[in-house]
This record gives sequence, structure tokens and C-alpha cells, in this order.
Amino acid sequence: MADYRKMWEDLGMNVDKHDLLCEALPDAFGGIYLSQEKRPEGMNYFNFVVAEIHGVRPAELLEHQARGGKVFGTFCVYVPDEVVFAAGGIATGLCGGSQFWVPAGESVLPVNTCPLIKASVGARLDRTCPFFRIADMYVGETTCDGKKKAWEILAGEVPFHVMDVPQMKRPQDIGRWADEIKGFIKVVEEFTGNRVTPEALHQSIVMLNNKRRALKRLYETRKADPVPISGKDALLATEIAFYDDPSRFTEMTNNLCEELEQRVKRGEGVFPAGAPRIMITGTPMAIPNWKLHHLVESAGAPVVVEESCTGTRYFEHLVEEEPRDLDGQIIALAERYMKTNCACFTPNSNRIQDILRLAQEYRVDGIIDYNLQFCGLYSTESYLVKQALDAQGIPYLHIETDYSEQDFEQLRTRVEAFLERLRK
Ligand code: BJ8
Repeated sequence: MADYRKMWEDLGMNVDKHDLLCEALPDAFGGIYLSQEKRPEGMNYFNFVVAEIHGVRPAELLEHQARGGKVFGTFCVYVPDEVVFAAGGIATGLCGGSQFWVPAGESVLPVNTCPLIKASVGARLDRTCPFFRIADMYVGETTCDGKKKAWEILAGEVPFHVMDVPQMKRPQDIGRWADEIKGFIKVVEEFTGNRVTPEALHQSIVMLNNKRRALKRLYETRKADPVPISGKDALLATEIAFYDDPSRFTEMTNNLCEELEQRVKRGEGVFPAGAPRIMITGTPMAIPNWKLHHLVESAGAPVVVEESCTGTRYFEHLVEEEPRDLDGQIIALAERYMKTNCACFTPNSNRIQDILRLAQEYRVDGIIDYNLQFCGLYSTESYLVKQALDAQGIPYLHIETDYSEQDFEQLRTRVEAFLERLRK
């Protein structure tokens, strides 16, 4: 990474502690990513983003602020980024995916809190993540209890807006979500000093739909056998989608897709044809949480799709582009976002339907249901996932884990035994 020490100091970061994080990343990334064979050339851009993760994009965000723009940090795919961009702001993901931040989170949260929440709070309190320092406002949501309470702690640090996500998906709930979006528009307008006009909102809807289209195109290539890109690389691209400039991300992902589509035409893959194809479903994997993908792919099986918020849930549905008036656009946003099937909803049977559909579309041989430890929502829903997969005869493995490496060998044994079952 280039020298950003001065920038980090100016941001009030704990630079000495941050150095420890910077020292660990190249080895971890090298071992997990750069060691892969036949990686697409198009991944070079994403390698660069990781190499400069606390440098290039934070510097861009600071430039934006120097021009008077605001930066909004978000923690959930339910927050409509379109609104932020329409007001001349920038939205950036803040979910923590590293064990490095967990201890600082545990200093204020119960230990039996999900690692994503602990790492997100820890990243702020530890002062070791520039994104958490730069964001002018954090935007949270009421999806799970751990997050709701964590927001109250973070609100003592940074201006914070919480969006109240409904718990059901009845027509009146979609109406309520539309009202929340209206309220969010007001907050963003006041905070940025800019109006959200229908024209600007239309532009940001199209821009973010294009990002979703590019990710969908990337995932389409993963339906091929042999698969032209590893699950690890596809996951990395999706994780970066939460931080990167949306238009540049779209362009780079489309470039990658062109290469992958050529590979598919030539029948070239990164795993041999016929290798067991795995779907991962469950809780999201924030950067740099590559643990499960690395385990599965090191054992010779490609991950071909993720039914997750760092997977299909992030891009599958587009916002209707037709409405050109604000009320119509708000309804279109509400309808699109309420299609995301998070376990915080009851019932959430559409997620089970999605899993079954994706299993067919991606021709998967087995499904790993991935739960971040202490996520009561997804681990409870696992019962229903397993029931549905058993009924269809789809092999299933449930894994509950955190960000640490402590259970790595134990998980490796379980994953290898599962793959063995699929190979018979
Ligand atoms: S829409 S999955 S991004 S809430 S894993 S913090 S639920 S205890 S991340 Fe999520 Fe939005 Fe839902 Fe998606 Fe809580 Fe569970 Fe932790 Fe979670």
C-alpha cells in the first residue's frame, strides 16, 4: 500500500494499531487469493482495491468531503443508497468482517453477540478503520436486536439515523417502508443541504441498477460447468461492491464478465468439470471474511452461488425505472427493497423458495447453510431450510462459526466429509 500515514493521522486513527492490521492483510490475501491458479486477468482491479483498501477509496471520500459532499456509512442492504447519491452524497458499506476488531467490540457488547456487530462496533471504537472515521453519518436499521442496541452505542460517537424495517411483508408493511424512505429522504436532504429531485433520483436508480446488472452478469457465468471464476473471487467482487465508486465498479465488473464469458465459450474453468458445486446460504460475509469459501474451495469444490446479502440478495431485484415523479419512485424503491428476503421477516418463506430455485439454476450438488455465531434469526430459520432441502433430497450442511481461526481444522474436517458424501 502507498503511504497514507498522514491521512490516517489526520483522521484521528490509532495508526500504530492500524499498522498491525496492514501487516496481516497481505499475507492473508496472498495465501487465500493470489495462490489460486488460472485467476481471470480482470481480478487485477479487485486485487488492487484490496491492496489499497484503506488508502485509495478513503482518499476519494475525503476529496468528496473537501468539495462539501457528505459520506453516509451503512450496515444493511435495506438502506436505499439511491437516496444518498441523489442528494450528492456517497454511501459506503461499514460492516466489519475481521476478527481484528472483535475484541474492541467485546469491550462494550456482550460476548455472545454476532461477530459482524462486534467487529463493526470495534472498528469504530478502535479507531483502526478509515471508513468508520470518514463517514459523516451512519445509517442503521432495525433488522435484529443486536444491531438495534449497537446503534445506540455508536450514536454516542457519530450522527446516526435508524430506519425502521418492518417485520412482515403485507401491503401495509410495504406502505410503511415507503414512509420510512420518505423520512430518510428528509434526513438526507437536511444533512447534505441538497434536494432529492426526481431527476437526480432517477439517475441514481439507473446507476445502482447498472451495478446490480453487472453483478447479475457475473453470477450468470458461474452457472457454467466448469465454472470460469472461483467463488472466492466472485465473493471478493461482491464485497467490494459495497465500498467502491458504483460506476467504476460496474465498468470493472463488466470487463471481468467479458473475460469470463469468453472462458465459458472455450469451456475453460478454474475447477475441473464435474467438481461438486456448492451453494452457500445464510448470513453475509463482510470483507475480509473469506473463511468458508477458502475451506470449501481448498477441498476441491467450487462455490458457485451465495444466497446471501453478499450474494444474490444484493443484486437480484432491480428498482423500477419507469416512475419519474418522487412518489412513484419512492414506491418503486419500497417495493424493490422489500423483496430482499432477510431472516428478520416473518414468515420468510420466499427465502426458502429462492434457495430451491437457485439450487436448480446453478445446478448445485450440495448446500452449506452458513450462520454467524449468535445470529438467532438465521440459525432458527435453519430448521426450515433443512426441512425444505431434505424434502427435495438436496444434501445440506449447517455451519455456525465466527471470524476467528480457532475452529478452522474442525470445520475443514466437516466440509471434507460433506464433499466426500457428494462425490460418492
Ligand atoms: S438484510 S442479513 S444485511 S440484516 S448476522 S447482524 S442479522 S445477528 S447482517 Fe443482514 Fe440486512 Fe438482513 Fe442482510 Fe444481525 Fe444476524 Fe448478525 Fe446480521
